[in-house]
Amino acid sequence: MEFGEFKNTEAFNSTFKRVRELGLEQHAFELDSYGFTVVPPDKVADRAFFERMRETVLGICKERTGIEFDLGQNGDFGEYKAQPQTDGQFLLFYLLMADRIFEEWILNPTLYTLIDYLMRGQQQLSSLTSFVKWKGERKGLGLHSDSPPDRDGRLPACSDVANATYCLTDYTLDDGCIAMVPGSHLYCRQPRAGEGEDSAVPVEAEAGSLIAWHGNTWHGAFEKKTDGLRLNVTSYHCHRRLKNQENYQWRVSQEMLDRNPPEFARLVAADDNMGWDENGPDYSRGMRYLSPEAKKRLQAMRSRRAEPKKASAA
Ligand SMILES: O=C(O)CCC(=O)C(=O)O
Ligand SMILES: [Fe+2]
Repeated sequence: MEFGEFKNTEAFNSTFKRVRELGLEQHAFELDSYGFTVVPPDKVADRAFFERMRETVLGICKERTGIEFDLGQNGDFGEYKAQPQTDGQFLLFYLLMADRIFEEWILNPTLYTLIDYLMRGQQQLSSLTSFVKWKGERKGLGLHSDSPPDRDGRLPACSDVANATYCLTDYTLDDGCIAMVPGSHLYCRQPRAGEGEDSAVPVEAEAGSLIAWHGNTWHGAFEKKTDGLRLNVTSYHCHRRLKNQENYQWRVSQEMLDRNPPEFARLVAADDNMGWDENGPDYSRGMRYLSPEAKKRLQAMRSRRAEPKKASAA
C-alpha cells in the first residue's frame, strides 16, 4: 500500500512527501511522540549560511546596543531599551525587516517543512527574534507553553502555534540550553507555577542545529553559568486565525513579496484581507498567493457551481 497520494488528504500529501524527501521522518516522529526534536546542522543549512546568519545577528546586537558583541564575551544592554530585559538577557525583535537573510531563513526547507507538518499548512510567521543571553541568574526554568490558552489555562490538542530555534552557539546545560518536558504537548494545558521542573530535560545541541517544538510543549531555559554568548534565531509561527506578535501583514514591501515565492507571501499574511478600514476587505489579496492545492480546490468549487442543474425527472 502506498502512502502519500490519498484523495482525502490532498492538502497534506505534499507536506508528507517533503518530510520524506528531506529525510525528516525521525524528526516528525519525535515531534508527535515527545513534542520536540533536534535536527542536526547538516540537515538545516550549510556552514556558509550559518556563519552569515551569526555575523548578521551579532551585527544587529551592535547596531541596537551601540556596543561591539563578541561570541566569547558577555553582552551588555548598552542603549538598547526593548523589553523584556532580564539578568543577562535581551531579545532582538522584528528581524525579518532587519536583513534579507531572514527572508531566506523563513523559507529554509527544513524549518518550513517541520512547521508546515506541525501546523497542517495553516501557519503564519508570528515573530522572528533572537534571544541574546549571557551569564545571569534565573529563578527556576520559567516553564511555559507558547500556545495562548483559554482563561483556565487549557490548550487545544493541535499545534496552534509552533516554534523552532536555530542555535547560533552550542547549546549545553551549563551554557543555559532550552529545557523541555518530554510528552507535555499532550497535556493540553499550561504548567502551573513551578510545575514540571523535575521532569525537564536539557536540550543539548551543536551550533547550527534546529530545535523545533509543538506549541503545547512545556519548555523554558537553564541558567547560563559560563562566560560568552548564547545566541539563536527563534522562529515563532501561529495559526492564521490567531494574531501575530509582529506586524508584517501591512508592513512588508512589494519588493519583498516580488523577490520571494508565494509561500513567503502567505507566511507574512500578504494573502490575508483581515484588518480592513473604511474601504472594506480586499479579497484579491487571497487570490494572488494561493497554494497549488487551494487553487485546485477553488477551481473544483467554481466548476461545480457552473454545472447546469440536473433537470428533474419527468
Ligand atoms: O531560548 C530560550 O531560552 C527559550 C525561549 C522560549 O521560551 C521561546 O523561544 O519560546
Ligand atoms: Fe517559549
